[in-house]
Amino acid sequence: MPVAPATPAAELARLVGPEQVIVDSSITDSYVRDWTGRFVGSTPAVVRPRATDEVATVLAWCHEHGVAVVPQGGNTGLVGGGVPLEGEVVLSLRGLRSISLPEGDDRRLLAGAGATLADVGDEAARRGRAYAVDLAARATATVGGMVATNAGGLHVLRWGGTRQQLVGVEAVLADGRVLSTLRGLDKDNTGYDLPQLLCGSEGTLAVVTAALVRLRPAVRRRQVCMVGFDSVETAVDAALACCDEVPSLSAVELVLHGGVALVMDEFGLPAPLATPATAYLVIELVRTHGPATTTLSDDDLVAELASVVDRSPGVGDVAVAPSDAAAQRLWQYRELHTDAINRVGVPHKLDVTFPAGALAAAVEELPAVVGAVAPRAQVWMFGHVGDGNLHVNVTGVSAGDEAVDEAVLRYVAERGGSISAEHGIGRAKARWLHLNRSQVELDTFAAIKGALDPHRILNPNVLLR
Ligand code: 2HG
Ligand code: ZN
Repeated sequence: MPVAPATPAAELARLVGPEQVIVDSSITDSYVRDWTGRFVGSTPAVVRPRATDEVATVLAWCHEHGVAVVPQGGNTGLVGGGVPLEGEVVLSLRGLRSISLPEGDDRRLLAGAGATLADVGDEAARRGRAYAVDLAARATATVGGMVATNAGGLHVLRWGGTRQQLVGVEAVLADGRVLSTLRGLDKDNTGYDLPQLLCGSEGTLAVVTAALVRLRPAVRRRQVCMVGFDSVETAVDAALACCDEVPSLSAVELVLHGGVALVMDEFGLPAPLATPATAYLVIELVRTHGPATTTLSDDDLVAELASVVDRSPGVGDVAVAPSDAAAQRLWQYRELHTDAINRVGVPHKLDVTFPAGALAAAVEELPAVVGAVAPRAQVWMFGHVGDGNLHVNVTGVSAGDEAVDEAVLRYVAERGGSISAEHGIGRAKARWLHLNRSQVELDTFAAIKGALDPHRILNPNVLLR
């Protein structure tokens, strides 16, 4: 095992050019802290390569000298997986922003790791198509980070998460060799599926430098509704009925009275419905064929939804957005949750999945589970209810106090859920990975890690600590 030199910055500057290596702490500051403010580290240098060969040069040197590296994209991660908490070098991939389309193929797009989700969406739209994964951090989240974390988002129930969009990757291995699987064939059964192995590996196996992704048909027409319910249970039941019976469903998101009130307060928004409700669903329906516009009165999308909502018990008021601008306004009551909660305090973010039958009870029970270990904490819950994915945010506890994390994650595991639905394990949940993974699985993870990164330079303090 090589011993790391005390000052890697000078050597890295010699290798890729001094302007690519930042040591000034007034600039490195934004690279060493996460978006929530919960995870703050330090680094001897932020390296910003401009191309894959520079990533390869940096990693080859770090491998040889045993220098630990944290790959970073848009730094929108929520589990402390993209910041240097143990003094690692930060390898920022934001400079690799190129986007191209493979010759003669408008159903695929090749994006550099630093391209943002918004860049990819814009390019897809120019080609009359769409990229299926979408999330609130679209302006900042990058392709490399989304592949590394297998990002989920708002439309997983329709098109799947990042794994389902990924056709190939280019990545740099720990020793600096470039791995490229960009043939782009739909059927390719020639052994191990390396893009899928790297997707969700959180920068621990290789550094993704580009991804070849599927493009889907563009949305021709979109309808957004918000429906109030008298209980979480009736809202969850209606959401599951929509998943089964509404073919145009593209999102069904749960928000609760307290979270909606917080968003209204923090952003000065009016109430979304005339009568407040205990729970709300924000529902999006789309068509990728047929006319682009229609009037509300003869809207077949709304009719499809009404056939389910009209039969659902516990329904209160309903708002149907009459225009795209109104649709965006309804989405705000869901999408602004993350920002609103950060204004209350530094959150503990527990992104979890439950089996369908356990989700409504979890929403009722989790405040008491948290209250038992942190009586002054506030609990905020919302999420992608169609996927069983609940975002449990807890404010009012110090960043380092993990009693709340322990209580919530044990509760989840005991009910057969996952301790990470979509944000990954990162640093925040590494202590509890054993709740979901057997010793044989963890040994297999360790064997893969040992084979691909024997000197443990790639994000060594996340996932498999
Ligand atoms: C979302 O669904 C993101 O908006 C963030 O996954 C969730 O802030 C959160 O906890
Ligand atoms: Zn989410």
